[in-house]
Amino acid sequence: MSSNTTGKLFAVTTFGESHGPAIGCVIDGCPPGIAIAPEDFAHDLARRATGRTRHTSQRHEADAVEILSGTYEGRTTGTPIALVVRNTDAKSKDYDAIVETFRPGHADYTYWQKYGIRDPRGGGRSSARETTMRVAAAVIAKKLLAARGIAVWGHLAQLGPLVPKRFVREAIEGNPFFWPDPDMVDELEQFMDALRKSGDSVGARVDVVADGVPPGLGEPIYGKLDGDLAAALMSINAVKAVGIGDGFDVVAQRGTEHRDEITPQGFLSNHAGGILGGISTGQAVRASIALKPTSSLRLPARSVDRTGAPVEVVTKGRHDPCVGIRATPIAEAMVALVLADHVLRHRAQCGDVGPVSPLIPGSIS
Ligand code: EPS
Repeated sequence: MSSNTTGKLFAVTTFGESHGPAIGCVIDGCPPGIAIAPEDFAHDLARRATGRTRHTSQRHEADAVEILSGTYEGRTTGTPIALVVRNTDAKSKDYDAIVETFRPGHADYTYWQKYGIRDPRGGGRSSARETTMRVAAAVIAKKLLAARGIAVWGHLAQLGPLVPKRFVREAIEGNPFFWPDPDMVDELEQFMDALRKSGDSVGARVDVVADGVPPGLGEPIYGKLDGDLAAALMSINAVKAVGIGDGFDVVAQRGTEHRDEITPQGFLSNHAGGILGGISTGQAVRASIALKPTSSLRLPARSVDRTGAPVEVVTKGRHDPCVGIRATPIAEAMVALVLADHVLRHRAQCGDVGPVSPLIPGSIS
């Protein structure tokens, strides 16, 4: 299977470059009968999009999804679903100055080393623009999951040095950062304004939770649910670490603290992140990602050109001072795609998980 495809049974292939005519995806293996309309994509695509607040890239794209195939009278037919989003606000001139050079921290150098040719406009295929189609595909995956009582949601858990002091779930969608502490939003705005003025960038952490995941999803050994989640989350641009459950915090824990004790009433804790032995326990699945600071900076840095000669690189254009701000819907999307794939894989081997909507024919509950 090509590396542009994720998933075995709910298989999503994305295509397109940031400054090409369009980006798109093909979803193969989606069950029939799921209601889907072009406007269903708008909410999640707007949550991910650039240009919606001053804290993200000022590229303004409508991100309107066209459904080219795979539906009839507003429902999936079981045939490949092709989705396309036109690129309408690419400013390729911004990239003229770096055609011959490799921006530090970017894929420019490795793409050139591997292929000997690259599309420098907007980072081409390596651009975060590609994540638009992951979020679009996951809108359908989220519907498949919702029919089975599974809901995926996320939030920013750290922005540079800032961590939430309290957690209010209802606050997350009420600010441009997906931040769970409503008292800190002003502080975040000021932090980001100062950062943008300085020309520098910061990293971030995003946490994702899947509620309602039944026990049994995931397969030994190379199809572990946490293994597939880690690969999917690591495939997001700028991600440098993935944690499941307590993640890197397990290093300092004792076994007596970490093991989640089980009683007739259920588990007493969830350090494992809802996965044991690669198979879901029935608790909430918890994952987190660490995103590096954006590498596209107007502050000069040393690099080399294609001939190996030293150059000074300055990145012009419209860049995110913190890519993590837009990463919450992307991380949710990857978790949803993996869970949808594993629901179908579990259904193929062991039977469906419930409750199942009658909208999805052929299902066993
Ligand atoms: C990106 C650089 C910028 C961002 C882009 C991701 O591209 P451009 O210079 O063309 O504006 O705007 O993000 C998107 C276009 C998007 O939809 O997410 C990068 O280097 O990854």
